[in-house]
Amino acid sequence: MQDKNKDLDTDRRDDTNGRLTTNHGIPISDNQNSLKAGPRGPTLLEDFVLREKITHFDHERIPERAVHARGSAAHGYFQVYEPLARFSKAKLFNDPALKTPVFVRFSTVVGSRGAADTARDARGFSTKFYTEDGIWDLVGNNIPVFFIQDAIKFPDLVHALKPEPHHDMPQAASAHDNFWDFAWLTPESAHMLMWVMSDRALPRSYRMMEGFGVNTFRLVNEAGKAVFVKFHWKPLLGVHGLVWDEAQKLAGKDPDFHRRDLWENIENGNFPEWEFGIQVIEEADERRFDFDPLDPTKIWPESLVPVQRVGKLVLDRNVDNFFAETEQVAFCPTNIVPGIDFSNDPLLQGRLFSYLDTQLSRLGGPNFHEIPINRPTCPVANTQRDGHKRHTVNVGPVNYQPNSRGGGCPMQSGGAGFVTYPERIDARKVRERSESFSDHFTQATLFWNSMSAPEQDHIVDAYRFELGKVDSKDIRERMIDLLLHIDRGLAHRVAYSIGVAVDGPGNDLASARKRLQEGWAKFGTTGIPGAKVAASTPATAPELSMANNPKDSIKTRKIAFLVAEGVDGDHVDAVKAALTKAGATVELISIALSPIKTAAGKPLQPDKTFLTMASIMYDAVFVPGGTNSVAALRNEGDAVHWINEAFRHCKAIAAAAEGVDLLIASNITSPNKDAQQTEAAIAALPGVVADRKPADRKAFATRFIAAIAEHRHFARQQKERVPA
Ligand code: HDE
Repeated sequence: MQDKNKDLDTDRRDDTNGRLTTNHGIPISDNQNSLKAGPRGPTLLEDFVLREKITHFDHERIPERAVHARGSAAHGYFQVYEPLARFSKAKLFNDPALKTPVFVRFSTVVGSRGAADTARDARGFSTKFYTEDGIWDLVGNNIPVFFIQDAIKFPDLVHALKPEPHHDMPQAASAHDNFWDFAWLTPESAHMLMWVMSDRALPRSYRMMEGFGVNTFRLVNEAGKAVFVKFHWKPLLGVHGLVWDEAQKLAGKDPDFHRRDLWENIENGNFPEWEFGIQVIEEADERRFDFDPLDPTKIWPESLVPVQRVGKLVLDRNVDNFFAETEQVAFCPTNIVPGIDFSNDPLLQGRLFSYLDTQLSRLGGPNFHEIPINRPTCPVANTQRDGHKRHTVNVGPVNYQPNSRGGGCPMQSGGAGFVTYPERIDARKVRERSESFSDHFTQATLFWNSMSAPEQDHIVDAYRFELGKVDSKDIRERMIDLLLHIDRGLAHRVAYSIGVAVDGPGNDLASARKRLQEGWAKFGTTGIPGAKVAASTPATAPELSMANNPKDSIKTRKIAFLVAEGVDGDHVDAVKAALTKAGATVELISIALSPIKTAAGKPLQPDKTFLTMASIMYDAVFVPGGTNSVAALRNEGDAVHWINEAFRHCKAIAAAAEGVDLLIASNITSPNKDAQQTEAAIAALPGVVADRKPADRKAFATRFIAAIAEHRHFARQQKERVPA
């Protein structure tokens, strides 16, 4: 692997043997007091140490990204399984022994740099590959489609999504009038809206989300033959989500939830991995499907175009300096290497302009490629010179090309360089949308139909929440008209909750369509959808449902053990050993951080307390036995609340021996006059492993592990009853 770190090292200039200096290397005698005329006198302008320090501080901030401002990143490598020569000549795709260094930045889209990680939002998934042929940036999202089909609509989309300009609210949220007004007037967003309202927009972890290149690209082989391609990242830990109540609470209690999760897991050696997938459509098949392969609001259903898993991505090193690396990294979809090329996807075409342009003002000039994190690992030579913050010291007199004075160097490579795929284009110049982009609803319906029942419930709840925050009744009504085009049941379930009538005259699909079309025409929506129903689209696409992920592992899951003085130490040890062996992390939560004693008198060190942690920060909870411990926990409101919250969020809950009494003290089932019946009712709840006399500890742990592996037990969504 080429060592990207070595490259960074040249800029780590803090090797003064511990001596504090100014930026110009002058040793500083006193960094606590400014230079004054007498100890109580005025500060002197002459104090260059003070002025340099304050001036630098005053300019520490750079403009945050207009979108994707909040992000977290890590280093790693990419490796292909088998040569992909039949599709692409790109070197990184053709040598299975080659580990190409990568830098991956995950992000939310809407919030500011300081916003919470768990907002309902799409997530960015950007990968910078440092290849021997230069940088390739694959700047993708965790959702495979986008809101709009044409780049010219992007500034409006982002303005509508961001806080409203008059009062700058709400932060990191789409639940406001501007966004939904834009949404109903932009019917091409119908499909993406379904994804954003689904659990995909609430990832459990960056490590547990898919990545998609979204736009269609080309792969080009040595013979110059091209195919259309979509890029995928498939996480080996599966795709998992949070629930909305949990995500909102995390935004307050741990706004760094995803950042922390990524950082801690890489520090602990749990290196996240994704498989790299490609979907390929031959040029000859460009018009074979009833979606247009160039339309970024469409997926290519895997039953029609399978994903071939051809390589893997591993993230194995955290950044050393957040600003230098995560903040200053500059992704540009224009960074592409021989063997990969663009398509005419109109969204991609606009992106090819935007990113380079944005870096100029964000990073202060045209030399941002010299910032260590952006530097290619291969040599760079051209006749570009000067500009703000130029680092390279180009030597010699030759700064033009062609030249003879420099022996003609640097010399262009002809066919060995990047050669654009010579697509034939013979067309009129028009401002038009292709008719083949006009079916906005078939795939939105496909998404809805592919969801499990709990996933559908969550989508309904998300629309109720988002539209419930919209003040304008007109906008709410038009959104229901739009939802009627996706699924009548969905529209009905949302409508009641947001005070919109859908029964009775005037609420049939035709009337809804007429109202929308009048609105679209009045307010200037272009690309009005055709009525075409895509005939060959499958009825469902299993790959869209997160419920279809394998549920056979608890690797890297975080499990809380609720413990207090007198806890049964054998329970703690046995269950902890089983969970850690299965790859999970266990933390002991107690009333204070002071050491406690087990029932057998052995000292036990709690990891965290009820004050600093909450159920929302863990994947599951275990209450070990111990008469005194459980009695203390029953008196601790936060411990009782922990059980209710874990239950409400459908997480695995286990309790052994007296630990069952904490479950009885919670609200997870109605207390019965007959204690035995209450206990039996608790033990019968899905995802709850409660055993008064766990004779076989191993079997108990095995049941708990199976319950955690399920991730969530949506069968018990009983939110009305359990407070959380
Ligand atoms: Fe971006 N996008 N985008 N975008 N985007 C930016 O570039 C833009 C789009 C995506 O971690 C900006 O450096 C336009 C689709 C990610 O640093 C900006 C259009 C997808 C990131 C920009 C799109 C993305 C960005 C802001 C419509 C999914 C974060 C700061 C034509 C494939 C990269 C910056 C990082 C960032 C423009 C649409 C993903 C303004 C004009 C579709 C992951 O240049």
